[in-house]
Formats: sequence, structure tokens, C-alpha cells
Amino acid sequence: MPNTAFITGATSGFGLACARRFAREGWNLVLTGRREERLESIKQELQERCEVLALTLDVRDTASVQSAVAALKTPFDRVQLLINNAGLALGTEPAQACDLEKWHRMIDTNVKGLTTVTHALLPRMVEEGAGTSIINIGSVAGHWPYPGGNVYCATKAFVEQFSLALRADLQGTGVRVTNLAPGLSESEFTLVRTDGNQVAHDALYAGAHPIQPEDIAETCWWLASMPAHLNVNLLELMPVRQSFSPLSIYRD
Ligand code: NDP
Ligand code: 8X3
Repeated sequence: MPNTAFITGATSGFGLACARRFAREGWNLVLTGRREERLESIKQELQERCEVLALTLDVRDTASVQSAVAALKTPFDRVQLLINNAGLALGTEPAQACDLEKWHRMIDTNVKGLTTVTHALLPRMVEEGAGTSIINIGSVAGHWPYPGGNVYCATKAFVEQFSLALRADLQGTGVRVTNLAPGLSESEFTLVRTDGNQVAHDALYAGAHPIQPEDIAETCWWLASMPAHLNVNLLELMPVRQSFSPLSIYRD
């Protein structure tokens, strides 16, 4: 029987590219996101290659996540890969000018949503054992603070430490955990972050040769298909054109 991948945030960007990549390999897919129409059209696109279950789901809705996972039926009830991808950044203002509701929405999605999905699927994944993988999508923002990153950076730092601590707990089960931490990547991320500002989106990626969602999908495929005795704990991936800046100094 083909393996099953459970992908959160499969309606665009990394999640959609991962869905297409794993469909190419014949994996069955559980695809989740809030935008039902998109999920349905992705299902139509991919179901010639594999079995697809489209779950319209907000990862912040704990009861819905738990009941959707509890209701998984063959061939989706045995999950060999979880890609915890659903997430977002909201705003680029300095902390002192930020909207608290946006901060809470990032925490509820990137931290609580990711932990809820993980908690719901973990018992099944432990049952699957060796070769099973959890790929948590972190970010360079979890390692490198930047102005305007505030709570988004902190949510991705959570993803890093949660992934490592999960590994510690899963020792002996065969379940692998990776924090895949990409840098500048072109998706709907900046449109979401800037309330649909296409000019900001275009300016950020212009000339930067950013990571493409397909690059992340290829990396996820590599992680999920590597020999079962190997675990990549952390993988930070940047476009060649992105690098480091000196520490900032504010002078009199
Ligand atoms: P996109 O905005 O293109 O995709 C985000 C996905 O997350 C969408 O499918 C969206 O689906 C889903 N999502 C958001 N909120 C929720 C929610 N509450 N419940 C369920 N699904 C949700 O951005 P990316 O593909 O770039 O982002 C994917 C992940 O990668 C995020 O975790 C992001 O933080 C991270 N990342 C992005 C980088 C970048 O530069 N683009 C770099 C590093 C990490 P829907 O709206 O239909 O619910
Ligand atoms: C997204 C990358 O640098 O915009 O996680 O925070 S960044």
C-alpha cells in the first residue's frame, strides 16, 4: 500500500508544491487548509496520480483537527509523513507599533496549530515506527532576528526547540523529526504578511533569485525518502543571494 503524507497548508506555496511532489511519487495525500475551493481543485488535479483527502481545516480549531484526525479512514489512517507547514507572518512593524491580535494569530497558528496537529497524529506515527517522518517548517527567522520580525521570529524559534525536544521523546520509536528552516522564498507569504501588497511582494523578491516552493518540496522528498536510520535534525536553506548582515549599532 502506498505511504500517506498529511500536509497542512496545502492550498499554496510550500504545501501545494509538496502535495504535487509526493503525488508524483504515488503517495496518498491528506491535504488541509482553510480555502475549500482551492483544496477541491488541487484534489481534482492530483487524484489521477494518488488518493487525495481534502480536509477544510483551520489548524487553530483544536476540536476540528482532533475529530478530522480521529475520523481518518483507509487508506489515510496510516500516516508515514507529517509536513507541519501551515503558518504565516503578519506585519513588519516594530513591536511597539504592532497589533496584538496579529501577534496572537501568529502564535495560535504557528505554535498552537502546529502542536495540535502533531499531538493528534503522533500516536499513529509512533505505531508506524521506522521510516516515518515529521517535517516541521521553521524559518531562518527562528535563528536570525530582524527588525519587524518580533513574534514571527519567536514562533519559528519555538518550532526549532519543539522539533529537537520531540526527537528526544521519540528516541527508540523510529520516528524522525526535522526542522526545515528556509530563508527568502517566493510564495503567498509576503502578500499575507502585508495585507495583499503586491508592490511589497514584487520588491522583496526582485533580483534575489529566492527559493521556490518546488525547492522546498524537493527537500521534503529527500528528507522523507532517505534511509530510515538517518535523521536530519535541522536544515537551514537559503537562496545563494541571501546572506548575513553585521550587527546593528545605534549611535548618539
Ligand atoms: P503561503 O502563504 O503561500 O502558504 C501558507 C499556507 O498555510 C497556506 O496553504 C494557508 O492555507 C495555510 N494556513 C495559514 N493559516 C492557516 C490556518 N490557520 N489553518 C490552516 N492552514 C493555514 O506561504 P508559504 O508556503 O511560504 O508558507 C508555508 C510555511 O513556510 C509557513 O509556516 C511559513 O511561515 C514558512 N516559511 C515561509 C518562508 C517564506 O519566505 N515564504 C520562509 C520560511 C518559512 P489557507 O489560507 O487556505 O488556510
Ligand atoms: C520567512 C522568512 O526572512 O521573511 O520565514 O522571516 S523571513
